[in-house]
Amino acid sequence: LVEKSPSVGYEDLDAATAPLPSVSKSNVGHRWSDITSYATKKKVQSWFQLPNGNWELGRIMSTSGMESVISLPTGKVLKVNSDSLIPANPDILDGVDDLMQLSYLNEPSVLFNLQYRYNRDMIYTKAGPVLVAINPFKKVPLYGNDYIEAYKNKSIESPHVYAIADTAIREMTRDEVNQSIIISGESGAGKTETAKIAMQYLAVLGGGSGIECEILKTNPILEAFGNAKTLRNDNSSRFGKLIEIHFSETGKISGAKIQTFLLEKSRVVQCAEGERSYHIFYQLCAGAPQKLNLKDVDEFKYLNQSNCYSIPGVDDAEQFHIVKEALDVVHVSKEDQESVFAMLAVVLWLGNVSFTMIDNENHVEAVEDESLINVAKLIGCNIADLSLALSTRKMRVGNDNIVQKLTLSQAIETRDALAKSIYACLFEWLVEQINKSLAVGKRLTGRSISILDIFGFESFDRNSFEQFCINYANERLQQHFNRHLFKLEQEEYVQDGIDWTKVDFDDNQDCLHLFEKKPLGLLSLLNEESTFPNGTDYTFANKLKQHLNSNPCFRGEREKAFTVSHFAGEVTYDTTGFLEKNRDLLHLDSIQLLSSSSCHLPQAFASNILNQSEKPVVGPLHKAGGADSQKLSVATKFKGQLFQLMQRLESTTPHFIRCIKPNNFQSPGSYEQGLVLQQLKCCGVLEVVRISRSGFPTRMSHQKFARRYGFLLVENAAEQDPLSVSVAILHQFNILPEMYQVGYTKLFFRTGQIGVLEDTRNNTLHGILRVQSCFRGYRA
Ligand code: AD9
Ligand code: MG
Repeated sequence: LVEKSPSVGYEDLDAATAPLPSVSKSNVGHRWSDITSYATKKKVQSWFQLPNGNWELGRIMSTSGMESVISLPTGKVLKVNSDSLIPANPDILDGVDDLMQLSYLNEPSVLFNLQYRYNRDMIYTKAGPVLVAINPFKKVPLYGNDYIEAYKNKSIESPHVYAIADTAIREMTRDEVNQSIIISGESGAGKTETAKIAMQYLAVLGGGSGIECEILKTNPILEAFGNAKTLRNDNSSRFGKLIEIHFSETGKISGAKIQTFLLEKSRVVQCAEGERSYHIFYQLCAGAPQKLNLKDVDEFKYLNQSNCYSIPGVDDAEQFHIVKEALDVVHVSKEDQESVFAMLAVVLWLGNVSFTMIDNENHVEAVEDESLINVAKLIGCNIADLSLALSTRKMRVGNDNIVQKLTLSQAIETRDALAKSIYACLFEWLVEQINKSLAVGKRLTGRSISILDIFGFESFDRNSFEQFCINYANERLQQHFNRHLFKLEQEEYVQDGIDWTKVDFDDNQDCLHLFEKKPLGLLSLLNEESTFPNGTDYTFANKLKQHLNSNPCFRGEREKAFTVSHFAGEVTYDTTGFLEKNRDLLHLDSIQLLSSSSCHLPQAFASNILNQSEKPVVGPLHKAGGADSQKLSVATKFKGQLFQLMQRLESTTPHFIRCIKPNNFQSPGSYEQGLVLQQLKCCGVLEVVRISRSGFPTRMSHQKFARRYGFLLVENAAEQDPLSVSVAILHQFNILPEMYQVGYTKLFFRTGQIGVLEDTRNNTLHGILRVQSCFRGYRA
């Protein structure tokens, strides 16, 4: 940003002699009445909230009692309550590239600053140590080799993902500490694109061994299998991802490792109107090898229930080609690729398997049609076994083995559970293959940079088990974020030797406790209820109310619902489906079917499922109710993964990127203040701002401060050193001692202080100009 020459309105001239206001320590929610007399004399700009919630910049014309008259840019003049006005920053601070430079860090000022930049395609802004990225929903000319080169040479300094990636590389080398780039934000905010942009930078700087190409090719593969079109994002990731990129001592990429979290399995068998299942299904049908004998997408039940088959601007057949090429690059053999496609076909055909009634007790058997035959053929099992696995359940009652026939809804559930499991296993298997390729023959022991692209906080009209897990993860990440930022901020004070009493931060430990406490926390109670054969969503919700109602972060709601006070706001969860999703049953009959297969993938899947059980399963018939109850619950597995993730992140230097979605229509150029504000709050950006308010967010070196304001001194200070000049300025303007600190190299100010000095500087400059022009007029 080019520093603007001071612009002062005509009415400001009168204010040159006005006394300086004393600015209160806080300024969000700043009581305007503190400085109204000053404000009125100066007719300064201030923010006024319109009935629609948007903020408008107005000028205070007059103030009497609690009422102020303001004029809006449209020419409209309004009478408003003085307390509803919020101070605005001087024009010189318009569009600063770090929100910390704002004198007033209040909500409208932050929103305006981001919007100012967004309108000029400057989508990146720093909020202190955090990078805020606002999704442009269009191509912006900020990427590519020239930019990478410029950030590498430090010839550009504006905030950018490249700059973050560059800092990560430098700090990894300099401090010999692993780094992490933690990207968060709502669905469609741009996390995955941002992660790819960071990877691109690392690949160029650390390239040379060839492994960087493999790393970049993991993106189209994981997106094909793990992304889908949703109402919020045409390419929505339905899983969380951590990629750890390793570097050798010479700074070259030596390998990588990917970990995924919580793939949304339910999408395989069911998705909402207007959404799609995973991209790969449509890609496969469009570009399918004929030998798979696939039909058109609209003939598969799993795909045709949502009435959405294509994505504008996307050619699925072409994408299929790209995915196959990428699979070649990460060394998935052609043979394995065929097996992968066969498993996808199994899932599609399974969805078309239907059942007929065989008695008047609602029991069913599978119809032996093309779908059933195809599934059996592709799995490599015989049709009768498949049919039995889908329509009966083997049980052990006392000493007897009995076979129970399934009802229609049980059979459909069994069929869908098998389809979901096959898909989830396939996804895991693929990640495993990719990891083998990225690690083969390489030492993964050097330093690393991890990039985390994980679902942000979610709060919908109806929130289910998925939101419950996602928001739990976000509580953990938020704690990491808080701890780190408080530490960083306070370390700088200590380094510069200023007088600082450590601030304890308001953490979210209470909410985390609510989730994690044993035995009476949300997760423990959920797991306990999931193991009870008679447990239902109702009994679960009641148990929560019974045990947790005294917890301030918890509130029982009517029916089966409960509310949690998250750091980002309250979320009400509907427990419908919680137990089933947490148990994530796959009956032993289905596992047995897969392990009896003559093909290697289904066999691998079966042993994978069995390996994930808590105790080894001795034999498929040994337990009534199946191995299901022995399986780790989804919540337990996720909690374990999350702990591991946090442990890994704790040992790294984190770099945070918060992605923001400026509108809900995926359209360029539209910036909705309310939507942006809500995300800034949710992802903790305003929190960072709040933290810094309690400290000294504005810093300026002694030199810069003396240069900028030295001319305001009454006494000539030309001969003095910058520190003495700075101190003289502070004294001359009666800046209260509690409003600043003098450090070894910098001056630290509370919010608002620089704004006050800046106003005086502007007014004085303007006065000088006026005198000069009078003088010229006089001479003329
Ligand atoms: V989700 O939680 O996976 O549903 P993300 O990952 O946050 O979501 P994504 O990165 O997929 O969002 O971005 C959504 C769309 O925004 C992309 O498909 C692009 O069309 C668009 N986008 C995001 N970032 C950029 C960018 N830097 N430049 C151009 C972008 N377009
Ligand atoms: Mg994504």
